[in-house]
Amino acid sequence: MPSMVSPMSRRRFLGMAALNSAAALGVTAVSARPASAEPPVLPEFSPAVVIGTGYGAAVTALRLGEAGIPTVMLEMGRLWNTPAGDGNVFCSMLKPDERSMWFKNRTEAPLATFLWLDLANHDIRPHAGVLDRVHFGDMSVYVGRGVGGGSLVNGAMAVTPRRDYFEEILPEVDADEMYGKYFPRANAGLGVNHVDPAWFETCKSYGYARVSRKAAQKAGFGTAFVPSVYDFDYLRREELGEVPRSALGSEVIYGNNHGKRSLDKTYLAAALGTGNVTIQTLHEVREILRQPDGTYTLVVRQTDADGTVVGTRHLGTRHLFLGAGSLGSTELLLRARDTGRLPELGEEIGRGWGTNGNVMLGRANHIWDTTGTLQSAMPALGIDNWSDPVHPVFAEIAPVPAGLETWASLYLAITKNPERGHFTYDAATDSARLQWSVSQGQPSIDAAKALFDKINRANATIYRYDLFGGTRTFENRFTYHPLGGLVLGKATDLYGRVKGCPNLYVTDGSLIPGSTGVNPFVTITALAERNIERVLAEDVPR
Ligand code: FAE
Repeated sequence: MPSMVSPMSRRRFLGMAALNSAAALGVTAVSARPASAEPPVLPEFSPAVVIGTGYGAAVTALRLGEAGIPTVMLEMGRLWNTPAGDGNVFCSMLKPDERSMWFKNRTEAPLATFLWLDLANHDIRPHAGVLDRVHFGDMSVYVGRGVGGGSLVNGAMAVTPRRDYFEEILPEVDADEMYGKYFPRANAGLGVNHVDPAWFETCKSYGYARVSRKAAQKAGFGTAFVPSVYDFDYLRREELGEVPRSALGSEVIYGNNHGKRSLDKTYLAAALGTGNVTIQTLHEVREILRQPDGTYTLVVRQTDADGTVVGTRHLGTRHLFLGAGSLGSTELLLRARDTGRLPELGEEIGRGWGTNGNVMLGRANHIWDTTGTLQSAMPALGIDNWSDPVHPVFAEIAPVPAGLETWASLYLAITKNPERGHFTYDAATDSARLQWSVSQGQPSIDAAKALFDKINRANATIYRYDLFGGTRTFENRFTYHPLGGLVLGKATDLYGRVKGCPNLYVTDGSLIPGSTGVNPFVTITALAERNIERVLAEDVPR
């Protein structure tokens, strides 16, 4: 009788076992090779190296591993699999501790204040926590750190972009192929699921979304359900009290202890399960050099979870894949170009960066429109006004999972902001600097305001003035969705091959030119699936 278990499920099972035993041993490297009783050491040479363990990186490693190519993944963050003293791997948003943020003295939550009080933030001990907020003057960027990258901290919204907009942003990519093959493949690999509409109408978890929907409808706007990689059946059971609470326990930006299909449970587990992939944690790639024979050498800084440098190591490879995210991959190539290590890199390195038009805002509801004390931290509904010819907006209805009634409706609006920033290399700090000004964020505010002014007018409601510091109503000084820096077809060819540097590839969000019109990880995953298929067929001898 044929086995009912798909190769990906079997690999995922093997990989999960490897991740769990690595966590139990407290090691910094994970592989699922049969002989791996001892944690694997970093080799001197590996045929393929993938930097980072986010979406693009995870897809790439799985497909390399399946093709039988020994692959090392290098991740600067921790493996998030070991319960701390409180029995949980991650801390909650209401009681953050050292696990919450990447080497900060105090948490930096997106809602700066509530009723002008700094209630969300707490002093913490600097540690290799799971969420980073990287500051660049007028813009700061949230990113995940650890095995799974952004999948550990994000809102799990798994949205395939509108085809007409995808064709607009990446016109040279074959949309038939993307929508016929790679988006479905990405959705399957990520474990995307959909909320049961009947349950949605009656549950407590999404009372806050129903209140926002009512307000949107009163102004004539439609809403759309948002697919997710959070397990909606788990959420249903959370509400029934059958399982430990995670989305209903105010867990999201500092990690979810349950319910979420983050990459360590999907693509990365399957990659490890091939037996060909090893993950080295707390290994930060600092430099990329090319040898006369065309291979690459990486200078890698190894730290402990308290930030102490415990060694500098060198790793050679023939095929190098950058999956360190828009900030990480762009910085690595800018540094390599501007320090003269890879002088062939061109002018497009660091260009075409955008915020995906992110802007956050809150509305004050009427006293009778309660949003509920129990709120799923995983959004499931958005106001879809992307067809507006002047101000397209897709606004997720976000929770305020404070555990008490707030009468606040919160939104993360994704807008079509044409402004782009760029990165420059700063030799004094050996880091990338983002060139982005406050005025470049204004189109995002204009678009969100056009939509929400109408909603407020129709409902006789007002904006919240107490959430983002001072009396500002729109927050566009941070983004969750950094995109671009190494744009497909500009810094790379149409499959992510870096121009001027054979066997060097980009696989992550830096390929997308600043905007994708919806939450970006499905687009990143699908593009990575497309690109690695071509690269394996044409570039990697087997
Ligand atoms: P990413 O996931 O950022 O992974 C990069 C990895 O590389 C990280 O683990 C880094 O630690 C590591 N790294 C960086 N530099 C180095 C180096 N030099 N050496 C070694 N390792 C390095 O890359 N998107 C959605 O689609 N839906 C959502 O609901 C959503 N919500 C979000 C909520 C929050 C709070 C945040 C922060 C993001 C959210 N996003 C969401 C965005 C999404 O997580 C993001 O677009 C992807 O994670 C980007 O994937 P990449 O593969 O580009």
